[in-house]
Amino acid sequence: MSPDYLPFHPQPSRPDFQAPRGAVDAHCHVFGPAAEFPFAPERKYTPCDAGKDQLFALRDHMGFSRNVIVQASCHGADNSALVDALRHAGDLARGVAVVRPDITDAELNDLHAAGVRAVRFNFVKRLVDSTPWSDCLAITERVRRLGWHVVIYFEAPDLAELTPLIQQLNTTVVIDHMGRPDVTAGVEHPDFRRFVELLEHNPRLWTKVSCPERLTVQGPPYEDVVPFARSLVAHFPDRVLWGTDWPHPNMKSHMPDDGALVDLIPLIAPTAELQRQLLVDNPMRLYWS
Ligand code: 0GY
Repeated sequence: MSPDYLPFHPQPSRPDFQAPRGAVDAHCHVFGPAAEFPFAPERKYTPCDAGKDQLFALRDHMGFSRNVIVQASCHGADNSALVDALRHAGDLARGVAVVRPDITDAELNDLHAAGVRAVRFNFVKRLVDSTPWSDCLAITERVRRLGWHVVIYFEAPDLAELTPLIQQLNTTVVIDHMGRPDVTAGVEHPDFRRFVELLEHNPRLWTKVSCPERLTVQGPPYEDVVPFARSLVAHFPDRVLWGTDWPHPNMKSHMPDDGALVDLIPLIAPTAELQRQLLVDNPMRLYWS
């Protein structure tokens, strides 16, 4: 069970950018510790332990106030580490869980009481065997009574195939990491235009302007990714979220400095008003109201 990917940055810099009061890191994970919360047998990678105390220390170091913790594929549908982190965070964190269709209503209620507010469907083929659409639709119906929404993760070439499902979900759907565009193609490329048009035509769709470290071809300081995030923030100021993606699971090329990721925020959201929407108003509306 030894980690087979890079550990997170041991000493992230303190960002120059001062986040607005109440800022939310709306995409991060907790992993293990494996001795307490074992990883899923079907996982495709084994991350380094990255527990709640380290996550909350990073939050404070960056000058943020809250976290949305997202269940990642290496923990499968066992949300125990997530729930443990949420219970310790109290009102300072909310969660996005992965559930199977046979989950009971009582189990869903327990997740809600812990702070879960969404389910995640992961369609990244290198990470998971995709959930059948019928299961996604059934789960979405099951969680509707709790007021939960859906978070969906896929890679750009799969957008066309998944669009009918996204439209059918008929609830708020947050698309991870800007739909993972090919940043070498530019913001005017038809593929990214299609993504923007999908959001234009469907007001229930949101996206996370996150993960420059995964999308970049040039590497830090991720100048090749900034135009994509800036364009989405400008087009959809009330439907974008930002997150670190700490502890950056499954990264092989390099490990980002989380402080440097925070310092990209004024480049993608150039005004104080856009920064407040991105970091406070939008996540608070979606996860805390
Ligand atoms: C991310 C990205 C990745 C991993 C997962 O569920 C996951 O394992 O989401 C990735 O490998 O692209 O959001 O953490």
